Parts: sequence; structure tokens; C-alpha cells
Amino acid sequence: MNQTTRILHVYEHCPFCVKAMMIFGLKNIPFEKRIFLNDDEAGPISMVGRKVVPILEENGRYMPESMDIVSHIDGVGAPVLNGPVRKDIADWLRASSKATYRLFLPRAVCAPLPEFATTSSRAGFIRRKEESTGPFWEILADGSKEIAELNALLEELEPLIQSPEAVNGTLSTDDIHLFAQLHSMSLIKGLRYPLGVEAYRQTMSEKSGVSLLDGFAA
Ligand SMILES: N[C@@H](CCC(=O)N[C@@H](CS)C(=O)NCC(=O)O)C(=O)O
Repeated sequence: MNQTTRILHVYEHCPFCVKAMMIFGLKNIPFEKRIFLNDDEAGPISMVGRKVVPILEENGRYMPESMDIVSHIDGVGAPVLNGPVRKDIADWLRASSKATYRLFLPRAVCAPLPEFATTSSRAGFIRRKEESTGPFWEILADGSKEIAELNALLEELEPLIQSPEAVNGTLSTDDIHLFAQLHSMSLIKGLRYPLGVEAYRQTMSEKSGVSLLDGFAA
């Protein structure tokens, strides 16, 4: 019988890649993780025609788009993302995304992650992202307003979490989106996780096999 070979091409910091990696862990499906340098354009373009990750390579075929990868892998054997999705989770994600990504981007590029292993990969990321965020040094110099905003939102998140095993009681795509955002937040020092949020972060990290980045938080 032919064995399916699955390779997931990612950047470690990328929230969309976190979503794609999660489903493999949640389903206990083996895969090989390969990490592009952030300025490698030729690699992803040769696979899907544009510079983007995640890309799933399965038996020599390429699939981009994180949520397409999630639903494709969830469809292997019995699906696990069977639970309902909730508007209050989508609202929470929307409310917290702007401050999260503003604080996250300059921290991600400072972290010792493999996609930034070369000077040119790091410099290219900074140059491209600063066009929309403004200078990273300014964001790193004072994030106190956004940190306070996110801490207030984390307090609001706690009562929305029905179980550390699944935000809505049964695993759903809400868990994919929520954990990916908490994963990005884990790089931001000064965030305080209420007990219920902390239990969820740790349980979901363990179940999905995706490590949080708290150790690199700045
Ligand atoms: N809709 C895509 C978005 C993926 C995406 O934006 N990935 C980012 C990395 S976080 C990317 O590859 N950006 C292009 C770049 O870094 O040049 C998905 O859900 O997979």
C-alpha cells in the first residue's frame, strides 16, 4: 500500500502556519515540517506561484491556504473539528487582532526563529512590514497602551472558554483561530493570562503539538 507523504512548508512565527500545523497534532497525523527562509521567494513560487506559506506538499502536489489545509487534513479519517463556532469568539478575535499584530511583528523578527536565520531574511521582513506599521523601534519603545488593551481583552476571554480542551466544549475551527492568535500573543511580554486562558493555552499547545513562544517573549 502506498504511504502518503506530507510536508508542511512554514515559517515558525506565522499564525496561518500555526493553524495548519495544529490540525496534524490534533489528529495525530505525522508530517514533516520544512521552514523557508523569510526571503526565499523562489521556493514557494515554484510550488504555488506566489510567495506565501503555509503550503502543504502531499505526494508531490501543493496546496496553499491555511484553512483549506485544515479542512483537507481534518477530512483524513474521522474529522475532529466537529463543534459549533460562535460569534462572540469571532468578535473577540477581531477586537484583539490589531494590537496583537502591531506588537507581534517587531518581536517575531527579533526572535531566534529559523526563517530569520540570515541577515537578509530579517532585513527584508523589517523593510516590508514597516511600510504598514511604521518603525519597529517605535513599537518596541512603548507598547503600554496596546498591552493594557490586550490584558483587558484577555480578562473578557476567560468566561468565553467553556473547556481547556475546546473553547466551545467540542473542538471546532474556533480553536484553530483562537490558539493561533494566542500563539502570536505569546511573544508579547507583559500579557497576563487569567487562569482559564492559561489552562486553554497550555492544553491546546499540548494537544496540537505546537509550542508557544513565551520563551522568546520581549
Ligand atoms: N490566506 C492565507 C494567508 C497566508 C499568509 O498571509 N501568510 C504570510 C505569512 S504569515 C505570507 O506568506 N506572507 C507573504 C510574505 O511573507 O511575503 C492563508 O490563510 O494561508
